[in-house]
Amino acid sequence: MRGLYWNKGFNHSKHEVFSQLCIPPDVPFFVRLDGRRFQAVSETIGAEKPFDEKFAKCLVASAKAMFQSGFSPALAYVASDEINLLFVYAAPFRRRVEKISSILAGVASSAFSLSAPKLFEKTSIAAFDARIIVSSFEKIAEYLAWRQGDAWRNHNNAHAYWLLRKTGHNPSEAAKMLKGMKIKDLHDLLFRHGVNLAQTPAWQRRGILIFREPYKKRAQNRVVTRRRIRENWSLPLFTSKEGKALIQQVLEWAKPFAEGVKAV
Ligand SMILES: Nc1nc2c(ncn2[C@@H]2O[C@H](COP(=O)(O)OP(=O)(O)OP(=O)(O)O)[C@@H](O)[C@H]2O)c(=O)[nH]1
Ligand SMILES: [Mg+2]
Repeated sequence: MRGLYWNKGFNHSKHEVFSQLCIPPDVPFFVRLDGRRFQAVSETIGAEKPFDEKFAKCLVASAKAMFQSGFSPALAYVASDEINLLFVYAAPFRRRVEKISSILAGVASSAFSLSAPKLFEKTSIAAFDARIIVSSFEKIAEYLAWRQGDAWRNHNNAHAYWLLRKTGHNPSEAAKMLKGMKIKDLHDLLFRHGVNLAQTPAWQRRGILIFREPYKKRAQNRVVTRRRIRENWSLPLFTSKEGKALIQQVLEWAKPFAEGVKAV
């Protein structure tokens, strides 16, 4: 029996088969963190349906915790219960996949769990999963547009689902009705009940962007550049000219610090 569990010649560290798995050097990559069973989490803490600004603030606090925990994402894009972190110029843990996904998921989970009780009466243990998406300079805007498109579809479905629930349909009826509904019918249904899907708050439709912006500061007898964390809750479409320019600008700001430039 003992021999099965304790073999002196057995090198356990050689069996850490994934520990050296790395993202290739120099390629930009995204880490997408998604809240585990956040439908249940949102109910436990009493978040408003379908969207709650306080809930979004907890997600934003979790995204900001990445910048504040010594990681340097070029940007973070938050929508619903997901946080997309882009790494371009600096990547943590020598790009080791296990380290990156486990620690970043851990930071997001603890930051959300600590933020929720500040804004809601009830607490819940939150957990995020993490996946890595290897990207390229050309694909960054495309990836963000894809996530934003997903946020828009989820936004429409969530508004329609909760309208059907409020008008007396049970969960399975509401889900079934939604499945068979054309996008135009969905818009019309909500419009008849006073919800214009094109005029809900922008953060619900388009998500929230978090990034570092440079600013000038006088230090003793010279002017230095510092960077501070900013939140944009009124995003344009990432496919629009304005959206592409915003991404370009944020990527420019994320370039490695020149002398005298410091993150705050
Ligand atoms: N009430 C409320 N719920 C929200 C809000 N934002 C996100 N959610 C919930 O988060 C869920 C996110 O979708 P999913 O990630 O597919 O669902 P999940 O329950 O987290 O399931 P898994 O990710 O598969 O574990 C939504 O379905 C909502 O239930 C919000 O502002 N208010
Ligand atoms: Mg989820």
